[in-house]
Amino acid sequence: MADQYQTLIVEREDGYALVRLNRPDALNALNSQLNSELAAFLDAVEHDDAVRCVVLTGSEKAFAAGADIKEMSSKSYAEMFTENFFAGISDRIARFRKPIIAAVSGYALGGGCELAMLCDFILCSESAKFGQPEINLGVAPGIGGSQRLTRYVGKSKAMDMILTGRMMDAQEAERAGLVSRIFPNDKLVEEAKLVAARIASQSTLAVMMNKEMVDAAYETTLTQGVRFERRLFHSLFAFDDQKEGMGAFVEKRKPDFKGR
Ligand code: DAK
Repeated sequence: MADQYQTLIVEREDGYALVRLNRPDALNALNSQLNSELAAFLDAVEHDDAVRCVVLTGSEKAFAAGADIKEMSSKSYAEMFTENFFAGISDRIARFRKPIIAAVSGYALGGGCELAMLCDFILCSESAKFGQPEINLGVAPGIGGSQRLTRYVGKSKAMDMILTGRMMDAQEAERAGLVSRIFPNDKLVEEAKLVAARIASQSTLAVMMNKEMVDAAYETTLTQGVRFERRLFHSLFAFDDQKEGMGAFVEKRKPDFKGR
């Protein structure tokens, strides 16, 4: 089945999907249409066994240069409040149960940086530039940037970034723990696909539970988090995939996970 979107280009590969934000004339600025199409895509693949991981990327110049300033500049407070601007896409990504990887080249600013941080982890190319420049527009991050950036990089750097509106390059982002790995500009998408393929080859059940465990680290105390991890660990022994994974190790062969 072909995926028909105007602001996204979707490539379905073996076990995963690559989604490119596609508003080249606006440096992939996030407008309502892009937000709804991305939410619709996630709805469509949430229960599709053929898509076990998603890579979200942009162009070489921009992952996304923020929320669409032209679309929102004249909105009133009442409109922002009643439309609950951006809550939909933010909540939709946060409750997506499969891994979603951001592959960032060029600008990831404002809502673009927030979109990358909503993903499970961030891979980037040498050209990546991250920032929360909303202060320059007389506003503030609104899709979780003040909270997630602070958790990723700590208070000092988050304050520095958010109050000055400056950009952080790929090296600084890696040192600060915002991105997990940097790749050469022309290798980013290829490498991100390899990462997705590797995740897609694992037990889907184990992948989803591992994701839930790591996410719990942001939401709970250490004691509760460790208990949650132990319960999920125990429950993995209810699945055929655990028997297959451990059996394959003992028999010195590759596991063949079925997601059961
Ligand atoms: N929105 C709309 N159009 C944008 C855009 C954006 N964020 N960023 C770039 N563009 C457009 C430009 O207007 C230009 O269009 P034309 O003039 O050709 O029609 C085209 O993309 C190319 O951009 P430039 O000509 O500016 O390209 P440069 O290479 O010279 O500069 C740049 C690249 C990324 C440094 C520059 O474009 C820039 O500073 N862009 C804005 C970055 C920014 O301020 N981003 C933060 C946006 S505010 C909310 C929650 C969250 C938010 C809002 C609401 N709620 C919960 C309610 C989020 C807010 C934001 O993200």
